[in-house]
Amino acid sequence: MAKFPHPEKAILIGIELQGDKSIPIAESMVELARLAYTAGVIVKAKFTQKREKPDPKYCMGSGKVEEIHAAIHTHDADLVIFDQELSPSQSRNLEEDLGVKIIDRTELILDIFAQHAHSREGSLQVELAQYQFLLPRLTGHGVSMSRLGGGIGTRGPGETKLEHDRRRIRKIISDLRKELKKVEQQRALRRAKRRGAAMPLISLVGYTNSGKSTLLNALTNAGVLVQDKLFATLDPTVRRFSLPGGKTILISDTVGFIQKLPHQLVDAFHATLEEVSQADQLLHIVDASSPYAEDQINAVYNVLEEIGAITKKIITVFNKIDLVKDQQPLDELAKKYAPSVKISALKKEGFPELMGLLSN
Ligand SMILES: Nc1nc2c(ncn2[C@@H]2O[C@H](COP(=O)(O)OP(=O)(O)OP(=O)(O)O)[C@@H](O)[C@H]2O)c(=O)[nH]1
Ligand SMILES: [Mg+2]
Repeated sequence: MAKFPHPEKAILIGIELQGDKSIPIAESMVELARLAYTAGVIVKAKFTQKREKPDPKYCMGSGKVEEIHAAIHTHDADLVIFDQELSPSQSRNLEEDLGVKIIDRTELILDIFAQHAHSREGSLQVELAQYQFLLPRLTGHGVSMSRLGGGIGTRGPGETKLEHDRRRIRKIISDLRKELKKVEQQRALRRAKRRGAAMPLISLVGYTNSGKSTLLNALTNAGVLVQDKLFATLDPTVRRFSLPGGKTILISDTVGFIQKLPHQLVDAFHATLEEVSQADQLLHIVDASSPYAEDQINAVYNVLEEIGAITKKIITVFNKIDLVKDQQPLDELAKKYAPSVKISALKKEGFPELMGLLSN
Protein backbone atom coordinates (compact mmCIF):
# COMPACT_ATOMS: atom_id res chain seq x y z
CA MET A 1 0.00 0.00 0.00
CA ALA A 2 1.30 3.44 -0.81
CA LYS A 3 2.31 5.57 2.12
CA PHE A 4 1.30 9.16 2.72
CA PRO A 5 3.71 11.50 1.03
CA HIS A 6 4.58 13.63 4.01
CA PRO A 7 3.42 17.18 4.02
CA GLU A 8 6.04 19.18 5.82
CA LYS A 9 4.28 21.49 8.22
CA ALA A 10 1.64 20.51 10.73
CA ILE A 11 -0.60 21.99 13.40
CA LEU A 12 -1.42 19.77 16.38
CA ILE A 13 -4.77 19.82 18.15
CA GLY A 14 -5.83 18.26 21.44
CA ILE A 15 -9.27 18.33 23.02
CA GLU A 16 -9.44 17.98 26.78
CA LEU A 17 -12.75 16.36 27.67
CA GLN A 18 -14.27 16.86 31.09
CA GLY A 19 -14.14 13.72 33.19
CA ASP A 20 -11.68 12.00 30.85
CA LYS A 21 -9.71 9.66 33.08
CA SER A 22 -6.89 8.97 30.61
CA ILE A 23 -3.57 10.80 30.68
CA PRO A 24 -3.35 14.62 30.99
CA ILE A 25 -3.69 16.56 27.74
CA ALA A 26 -0.29 18.27 28.12
CA GLU A 27 1.46 14.91 28.31
CA SER A 28 -0.54 13.53 25.41
CA MET A 29 0.38 16.58 23.29
CA VAL A 30 4.11 16.17 24.02
CA GLU A 31 3.81 12.62 22.83
CA LEU A 32 1.83 13.62 19.74
CA ALA A 33 4.65 16.02 18.83
CA ARG A 34 7.19 13.18 19.19
CA LEU A 35 5.03 10.98 16.99
CA ALA A 36 4.85 13.77 14.40
CA TYR A 37 8.64 14.21 14.54
CA THR A 38 9.12 10.46 14.13
CA ALA A 39 6.85 10.53 11.07
CA GLY A 40 9.00 13.27 9.54
CA VAL A 41 6.60 16.17 10.07
CA ILE A 42 7.56 19.63 11.31
CA VAL A 43 5.25 20.90 14.05
CA LYS A 44 4.43 24.59 13.63
CA ALA A 45 1.81 25.19 16.33
CA LYS A 46 -0.22 23.42 18.99
CA PHE A 47 -3.76 24.15 20.14
CA THR A 48 -5.78 22.60 22.93
CA GLN A 49 -9.36 23.16 23.95
CA LYS A 50 -11.36 22.14 27.02
CA ARG A 51 -14.81 20.82 26.28
CA GLU A 52 -17.63 19.02 28.02
CA LYS A 53 -18.00 16.73 25.04
CA PRO A 54 -16.71 16.70 21.47
CA ASP A 55 -18.58 18.87 19.00
CA PRO A 56 -20.37 16.45 16.63
CA LYS A 57 -19.45 18.48 13.55
CA TYR A 58 -15.85 19.52 14.16
CA CYS A 59 -14.86 17.81 17.43
CA MET A 60 -13.88 21.32 18.63
CA GLY A 61 -15.89 24.55 18.68
CA SER A 62 -16.37 26.64 15.52
CA GLY A 63 -14.45 29.58 17.04
CA LYS A 64 -11.44 27.32 17.42
CA VAL A 65 -11.83 26.18 13.82
CA GLU A 66 -11.43 29.81 12.74
CA GLU A 67 -8.37 30.24 14.92
CA ILE A 68 -6.81 27.21 13.31
CA HIS A 69 -7.74 28.42 9.88
CA ALA A 70 -5.74 31.57 10.56
CA ALA A 71 -2.81 29.56 11.93
CA ILE A 72 -2.74 27.41 8.79
CA HIS A 73 -2.22 30.57 6.75
CA THR A 74 0.32 32.09 9.11
CA HIS A 75 2.46 28.96 9.11
CA ASP A 76 1.70 27.84 5.58
CA ALA A 77 0.74 24.48 7.10
CA ASP A 78 -0.54 21.62 5.00
CA LEU A 79 -1.60 19.15 7.68
CA VAL A 80 -3.64 19.18 10.90
CA ILE A 81 -3.15 16.32 13.38
CA PHE A 82 -5.73 15.57 16.09
CA ASP A 83 -4.76 13.84 19.30
CA GLN A 84 -8.03 11.96 19.50
CA GLU A 85 -9.78 9.74 17.06
CA LEU A 86 -12.14 11.68 14.80
CA SER A 87 -15.33 10.28 13.38
CA PRO A 88 -15.29 9.94 9.58
CA SER A 89 -17.74 12.84 9.27
CA GLN A 90 -15.77 15.14 11.60
CA SER A 91 -12.66 14.52 9.61
CA ARG A 92 -14.54 15.20 6.36
CA ASN A 93 -16.08 18.45 7.68
CA LEU A 94 -12.73 19.71 8.93
CA GLU A 95 -10.98 18.80 5.70
CA GLU A 96 -13.59 20.72 3.71
CA ASP A 97 -13.56 23.81 5.93
CA LEU A 98 -9.83 24.03 6.57
CA GLY A 99 -8.73 22.97 3.11
CA VAL A 100 -5.82 20.84 4.34
CA LYS A 101 -5.41 17.18 5.11
CA ILE A 102 -6.71 16.15 8.55
CA ILE A 103 -5.42 13.07 10.31
CA ASP A 104 -5.78 11.74 13.86
CA ARG A 105 -3.37 10.04 16.27
CA THR A 106 -4.35 6.60 14.98
CA GLU A 107 -3.55 7.50 11.38
CA LEU A 108 -0.25 9.05 12.44
CA ILE A 109 0.79 5.89 14.31
CA LEU A 110 -0.33 3.71 11.39
CA ASP A 111 1.80 5.83 9.08
CA ILE A 112 4.88 5.49 11.31
CA PHE A 113 4.37 1.73 11.39
CA ALA A 114 4.11 1.75 7.58
CA GLN A 115 7.40 3.68 7.34
CA HIS A 116 9.15 1.29 9.76
CA ALA A 117 7.84 -2.03 8.46
CA HIS A 118 10.66 -3.81 6.67
CA SER A 119 9.93 -7.53 6.94
CA ARG A 120 7.17 -9.24 5.03
CA GLU A 121 5.40 -10.07 8.29
CA GLY A 122 5.56 -6.45 9.47
CA SER A 123 4.34 -5.09 6.14
CA LEU A 124 1.42 -7.53 5.98
CA GLN A 125 0.35 -6.62 9.49
CA VAL A 126 0.55 -2.87 8.92
CA GLU A 127 -1.35 -3.19 5.68
CA LEU A 128 -4.10 -5.14 7.40
CA ALA A 129 -4.38 -2.47 10.11
CA GLN A 130 -4.51 0.32 7.48
CA TYR A 131 -7.29 -1.34 5.50
CA GLN A 132 -9.26 -2.03 8.69
CA PHE A 133 -8.96 1.64 9.56
CA LEU A 134 -10.01 2.68 6.06
CA LEU A 135 -13.06 0.45 5.57
CA PRO A 136 -15.55 2.28 7.84
CA ARG A 137 -14.25 5.59 6.49
CA LEU A 138 -15.07 4.97 2.85
CA THR A 139 -17.95 7.30 2.05
CA GLY A 140 -19.32 9.13 -0.94
CA HIS A 141 -17.22 12.21 -0.23
CA GLY A 142 -13.87 12.91 1.30
CA VAL A 143 -11.79 9.88 2.20
CA SER A 144 -11.49 7.56 -0.76
CA MET A 145 -9.22 4.77 -1.81
CA SER A 146 -7.35 7.26 -3.90
CA ARG A 147 -6.33 8.99 -0.66
CA LEU A 148 -4.02 6.05 -0.08
CA GLY A 149 -2.17 7.27 -3.12
CA GLY A 150 -1.71 10.50 -1.24
CA GLY A 151 -3.67 13.09 -3.23
CA ILE A 152 -4.66 15.97 -0.97
CA GLY A 153 -8.33 16.88 -1.02
CA THR A 154 -9.28 14.08 -3.38
CA ARG A 155 -13.01 13.72 -3.81
CA GLY A 156 -14.57 10.38 -3.05
CA PRO A 157 -15.88 7.89 -5.55
CA GLY A 158 -19.52 7.70 -6.65
CA GLU A 159 -21.84 5.16 -5.03
CA THR A 160 -21.25 2.34 -7.54
CA LYS A 161 -17.54 2.85 -7.37
CA LEU A 162 -17.85 3.02 -3.58
CA GLU A 163 -19.52 -0.39 -3.26
CA HIS A 164 -16.87 -1.75 -5.58
CA ASP A 165 -14.14 -0.23 -3.41
CA ARG A 166 -15.69 -1.67 -0.25
CA ARG A 167 -15.90 -5.13 -1.73
CA ARG A 168 -12.33 -4.85 -2.95
CA ILE A 169 -11.08 -3.83 0.47
CA ARG A 170 -12.98 -6.64 2.21
CA LYS A 171 -11.35 -9.08 -0.20
CA ILE A 172 -7.89 -7.58 0.44
CA ILE A 173 -8.49 -7.83 4.22
CA SER A 174 -9.51 -11.47 3.98
CA ASP A 175 -6.48 -12.29 1.77
CA LEU A 176 -4.14 -10.52 4.20
CA ARG A 177 -5.66 -12.48 7.09
CA LYS A 178 -5.05 -15.74 5.24
CA GLU A 179 -1.42 -14.86 4.59
CA LEU A 180 -0.94 -13.83 8.21
CA LYS A 181 -2.42 -17.14 9.37
CA LYS A 182 0.48 -18.81 7.55
CA VAL A 183 2.98 -16.49 9.28
CA GLU A 184 1.40 -17.38 12.62
CA GLN A 185 1.71 -21.08 11.87
CA GLN A 186 5.39 -20.66 11.02
CA ARG A 187 5.95 -18.76 14.25
CA ALA A 188 4.11 -21.48 16.20
CA LEU A 189 6.37 -24.11 14.59
CA ARG A 190 9.51 -22.18 15.51
CA ARG A 191 8.24 -21.76 19.05
CA ALA A 192 7.49 -25.47 19.34
CA LYS A 193 11.05 -26.22 18.20
CA ARG A 194 12.43 -23.83 20.82
CA ARG A 195 10.19 -25.44 23.44
CA GLY A 196 11.80 -28.74 22.52
CA ALA A 197 15.15 -27.21 23.43
CA ALA A 198 13.62 -26.53 26.86
CA MET A 199 14.91 -22.95 27.19
CA PRO A 200 12.57 -20.49 28.89
CA LEU A 201 11.47 -17.58 26.70
CA ILE A 202 11.70 -14.14 28.31
CA SER A 203 9.98 -11.38 26.38
CA LEU A 204 11.06 -7.74 26.61
CA VAL A 205 7.98 -5.53 26.71
CA GLY A 206 7.57 -1.84 27.36
CA TYR A 207 6.61 1.59 26.19
CA THR A 208 8.11 2.63 22.89
CA ASN A 209 11.60 4.18 23.23
CA SER A 210 12.10 2.77 26.76
CA GLY A 211 15.30 0.98 25.72
CA LYS A 212 14.24 -2.61 24.96
CA SER A 213 16.48 -3.00 21.91
CA THR A 214 19.39 -1.28 23.66
CA LEU A 215 19.13 -3.86 26.45
CA LEU A 216 18.90 -6.81 24.06
CA ASN A 217 21.95 -5.52 22.19
CA ALA A 218 23.88 -4.96 25.42
CA LEU A 219 23.17 -8.50 26.59
CA THR A 220 23.53 -10.41 23.33
CA ASN A 221 25.13 -8.25 20.60
CA ALA A 222 21.92 -8.78 18.65
CA GLY A 223 22.56 -5.71 16.49
CA VAL A 224 18.91 -4.55 16.60
CA LEU A 225 18.33 -0.98 15.37
CA VAL A 226 18.27 1.53 18.23
CA GLN A 227 16.88 5.00 17.58
CA ASP A 228 15.68 7.96 19.56
CA LYS A 229 12.42 7.72 17.64
CA LEU A 230 9.18 5.94 18.40
CA PHE A 231 8.50 2.43 17.10
CA ALA A 232 12.03 1.80 15.79
CA THR A 233 11.41 -1.93 16.29
CA LEU A 234 8.48 -3.73 14.72
CA ASP A 235 9.80 -7.23 14.05
CA PRO A 236 10.57 -9.66 16.85
CA THR A 237 14.18 -10.75 17.36
CA VAL A 238 14.96 -13.73 19.56
CA ARG A 239 18.44 -14.34 20.97
CA ARG A 240 19.97 -16.95 23.23
CA PHE A 241 21.54 -15.74 26.45
CA SER A 242 23.56 -17.60 29.09
CA LEU A 243 23.05 -16.49 32.66
CA PRO A 244 26.09 -16.38 34.95
CA GLY A 245 24.92 -19.56 36.74
CA GLY A 246 25.02 -21.50 33.48
CA LYS A 247 21.28 -21.52 32.71
CA THR A 248 20.45 -20.56 29.10
CA ILE A 249 17.38 -18.51 28.27
CA LEU A 250 15.88 -16.99 25.13
CA ILE A 251 15.16 -13.27 25.07
CA SER A 252 12.81 -11.68 22.55
CA ASP A 253 12.58 -8.00 21.64
CA THR A 254 9.48 -6.82 19.89
CA VAL A 255 7.24 -3.87 19.07
CA GLY A 256 6.81 -1.23 21.78
CA PHE A 257 3.50 0.01 23.16
CA ILE A 258 1.99 3.47 23.57
CA GLN A 259 -1.10 4.96 25.16
CA LYS A 260 -4.11 4.75 22.84
CA LEU A 261 -2.35 2.14 20.70
CA PRO A 262 -4.74 1.78 17.76
CA HIS A 263 -6.85 -1.35 18.26
CA GLN A 264 -6.45 -2.14 14.55
CA LEU A 265 -2.71 -2.54 15.22
CA VAL A 266 -3.14 -4.76 18.27
CA ASP A 267 -5.46 -6.94 16.22
CA ALA A 268 -3.26 -7.00 13.09
CA PHE A 269 -0.01 -7.60 15.02
CA HIS A 270 -1.31 -10.86 16.44
CA ALA A 271 1.56 -12.94 15.00
CA THR A 272 4.20 -10.57 16.39
CA LEU A 273 2.52 -10.18 19.77
CA GLU A 274 2.38 -13.95 20.21
CA GLU A 275 6.06 -13.69 21.18
CA VAL A 276 4.78 -11.83 24.23
CA SER A 277 1.63 -13.81 24.97
CA GLN A 278 3.51 -17.11 24.66
CA ALA A 279 6.51 -16.07 26.79
CA ASP A 280 7.29 -17.75 30.10
CA GLN A 281 8.14 -14.46 31.75
CA LEU A 282 8.16 -10.75 30.88
CA LEU A 283 10.84 -8.12 31.42
CA HIS A 284 8.96 -4.83 31.47
CA ILE A 285 11.39 -2.06 30.48
CA VAL A 286 10.39 1.35 31.83
CA ASP A 287 12.07 4.66 30.94
CA ALA A 288 12.79 5.80 34.50
CA SER A 289 13.90 9.23 33.25
CA SER A 290 10.44 10.04 31.87
CA PRO A 291 8.27 12.29 34.01
CA TYR A 292 5.41 10.13 32.75
CA ALA A 293 6.93 6.77 33.76
CA GLU A 294 3.93 5.59 35.74
CA ASP A 295 1.39 6.55 33.06
CA GLN A 296 3.52 4.61 30.62
CA ILE A 297 3.55 1.59 32.93
CA ASN A 298 -0.24 1.70 32.99
CA ALA A 299 -0.46 2.01 29.21
CA VAL A 300 1.73 -1.10 28.88
CA TYR A 301 -0.47 -2.97 31.37
CA ASN A 302 -3.53 -2.07 29.30
CA VAL A 303 -2.02 -3.64 26.18
CA LEU A 304 -0.81 -6.69 28.14
CA GLU A 305 -4.34 -7.14 29.38
CA GLU A 306 -5.70 -6.85 25.85
CA ILE A 307 -3.37 -9.57 24.55
CA GLY A 308 -3.95 -11.85 27.53
CA ALA A 309 -0.44 -11.54 28.98
CA ILE A 310 -1.07 -9.58 32.17
CA THR A 311 -1.06 -12.63 34.47
CA LYS A 312 2.49 -13.64 33.51
CA LYS A 313 5.39 -13.21 35.88
CA ILE A 314 6.69 -9.67 35.28
CA ILE A 315 10.04 -8.24 36.35
CA THR A 316 9.99 -4.43 36.07
CA VAL A 317 13.26 -3.01 34.78
CA PHE A 318 13.69 0.72 35.43
CA ASN A 319 16.06 1.78 32.64
CA LYS A 320 18.00 4.98 31.85
CA ILE A 321 18.90 5.55 35.52
CA ASP A 322 21.98 7.43 34.27
CA LEU A 323 19.53 10.25 33.42
CA VAL A 324 17.63 10.22 36.73
CA LYS A 325 18.51 13.02 39.16
CA ASP A 326 15.96 12.59 41.92
CA GLN A 327 16.18 9.02 43.23
CA GLN A 328 13.32 9.14 45.71
CA PRO A 329 10.30 8.94 43.34
CA LEU A 330 12.12 6.22 41.43
CA ASP A 331 12.72 4.20 44.58
CA GLU A 332 9.01 4.45 45.39
CA LEU A 333 8.04 3.25 41.91
CA ALA A 334 10.59 0.42 42.13
CA LYS A 335 9.00 -0.72 45.38
CA LYS A 336 5.47 -0.42 44.03
CA TYR A 337 6.28 -2.48 40.93
CA ALA A 338 8.45 -5.16 42.58
CA PRO A 339 10.12 -7.44 41.70
CA SER A 340 12.09 -4.69 40.01
CA VAL A 341 15.62 -3.60 39.22
CA LYS A 342 17.25 -0.30 38.23
CA ILE A 343 19.63 -0.33 35.27
CA SER A 344 21.20 1.69 32.51
CA ALA A 345 21.19 -0.41 29.34
CA LEU A 346 23.37 2.23 27.69
CA LYS A 347 26.02 2.36 30.42
CA LYS A 348 25.58 -1.34 31.29
CA GLU A 349 24.85 -0.56 34.92
CA GLY A 350 22.76 -2.74 37.22
CA PHE A 351 23.27 -5.87 35.11
CA PRO A 352 24.40 -8.16 38.00
CA GLU A 353 21.16 -7.34 39.87
CA LEU A 354 19.16 -8.04 36.72
CA MET A 355 20.98 -11.38 36.27
CA GLY A 356 20.17 -12.19 39.89
CA LEU A 357 16.43 -11.72 39.28
CA LEU A 358 16.53 -13.68 36.01
CA SER A 359 18.32 -16.61 37.66
CA ASN A 360 15.55 -17.10 40.23
N1 LIG B 1 20.68 7.72 28.57
C1 LIG B 1 20.22 6.52 28.23
N2 LIG B 1 19.63 6.34 27.04
C2 LIG B 1 19.17 5.11 26.72
C3 LIG B 1 19.30 4.02 27.63
N3 LIG B 1 18.73 2.93 27.03
C4 LIG B 1 18.28 3.35 25.82
N4 LIG B 1 18.55 4.66 25.63
C5 LIG B 1 18.22 5.48 24.44
O1 LIG B 1 16.82 5.50 24.28
C6 LIG B 1 16.47 5.55 22.89
C7 LIG B 1 15.53 4.41 22.55
O2 LIG B 1 16.21 3.17 22.71
P1 LIG B 1 15.72 1.82 22.02
O3 LIG B 1 16.55 0.72 22.54
O4 LIG B 1 15.62 1.99 20.55
O5 LIG B 1 14.24 1.73 22.64
P2 LIG B 1 13.11 0.67 22.31
O6 LIG B 1 12.38 0.42 23.59
O7 LIG B 1 13.67 -0.53 21.61
O8 LIG B 1 12.19 1.53 21.34
P3 LIG B 1 11.19 1.11 20.12
O9 LIG B 1 11.74 -0.08 19.44
O10 LIG B 1 11.19 2.33 19.27
O11 LIG B 1 9.87 0.88 20.77
C8 LIG B 1 17.80 5.47 22.13
O12 LIG B 1 18.18 6.78 21.79
C9 LIG B 1 18.76 4.87 23.16
O13 LIG B 1 20.10 5.24 22.95
C10 LIG B 1 19.93 4.24 28.89
O14 LIG B 1 20.09 3.36 29.75
N5 LIG B 1 20.37 5.52 29.13
MG1 LIG C 1 13.32 -1.27 19.78
